[in-house]
Amino acid sequence: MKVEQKVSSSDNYSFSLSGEVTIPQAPPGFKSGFIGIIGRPNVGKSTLMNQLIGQKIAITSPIAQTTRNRLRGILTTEAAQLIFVDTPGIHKPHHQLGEVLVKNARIAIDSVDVVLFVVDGTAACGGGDRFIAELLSRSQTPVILGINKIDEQPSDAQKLDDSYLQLAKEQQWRTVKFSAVTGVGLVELQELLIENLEPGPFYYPPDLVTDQPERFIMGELIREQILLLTREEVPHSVAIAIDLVEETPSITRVLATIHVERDSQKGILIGKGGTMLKAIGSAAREQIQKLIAGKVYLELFVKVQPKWRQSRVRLAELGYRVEE
Ligand SMILES: Nc1nc2c(ncn2[C@@H]2O[C@H](COP(=O)(O)OP(=O)(O)OP(=O)(O)O)[C@@H](O)[C@H]2O)c(=O)[nH]1
Ligand SMILES: [Mg+2]
Repeated sequence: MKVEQKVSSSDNYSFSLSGEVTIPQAPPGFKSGFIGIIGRPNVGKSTLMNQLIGQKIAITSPIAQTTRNRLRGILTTEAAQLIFVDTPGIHKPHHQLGEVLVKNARIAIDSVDVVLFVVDGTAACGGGDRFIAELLSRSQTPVILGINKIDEQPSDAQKLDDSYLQLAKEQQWRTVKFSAVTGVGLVELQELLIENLEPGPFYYPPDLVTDQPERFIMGELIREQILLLTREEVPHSVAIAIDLVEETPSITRVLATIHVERDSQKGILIGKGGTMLKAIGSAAREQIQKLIAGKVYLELFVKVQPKWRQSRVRLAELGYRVEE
């Protein structure tokens, strides 16, 4: 199964002679639009998008700055097509990659129909949230403030909520509370989002869940395991290139290279006697098997490529979109 070519068996739409999917005509009153999921790092944006579309396409981790590229997740209901744009957490840039991330988030804010500004309900509103609120207030895009992680709120949650409600009141934003992990409040969130969309067409075939090629998601699933399994200094210095995807009737062979900046990072990634790389490989393989719903053989290589984060050319080579 190719994610980008997933097609429903319904006869609602069909293949053209060239093999392309014809997107069906939207019924009267159908709504659609792009919803930018914006917020500080680690507030649960990617977890939320996965939960809303019902499939894991975005990687998540307890480490801030997990998401690097904008990623679209598509939810099609009877009444609407919601195209979520998951974005990297917004923070003050420290190097070239950081600047690219913030710049891309700004572009995302201006290019969507609605912004869903996600905040962490387990902590009070802070400088980071106000920095983003300020960015949003300068844009014309309507904003909904979403208070996430309510499953983990302490007993005096009202105080925390109030810190965000105050911000929303100042800006006249609607608010909604939910948990991206348990799913509580997501029906209400979905309704509020649809309410804020305009009538519109199907932008994508009804059962497509993402605009990203399977290869990109495979690379991300490998990066997720590196985030989860290696020491702090490594995760932010890696980039994954998928070198080969070869499908046979019984198994899919995937060859990938993990690029790091220093020999020491290569050492950590490979581990004693190759144990770390083995652990990363077998966990990532399981995730990729779920993605493609089939057997996978995964082989990983590690290569040192100094200072890739400082170089725009290298960023582009490794698949980071540097948007102008
Ligand atoms: N308890 C709880 N944890 C959550 C919830 N949503 C997300 N998390 C956790 O918060 C952490 C960060 O989640 P992500 O979805 O990666 O956060 P993000 O906002 O996409 O982070 P960046 O991509 O780094 O900006 C993970 O450990 C999630 O499991 C929630 O509703 N409740
Ligand atoms: Mg994320």
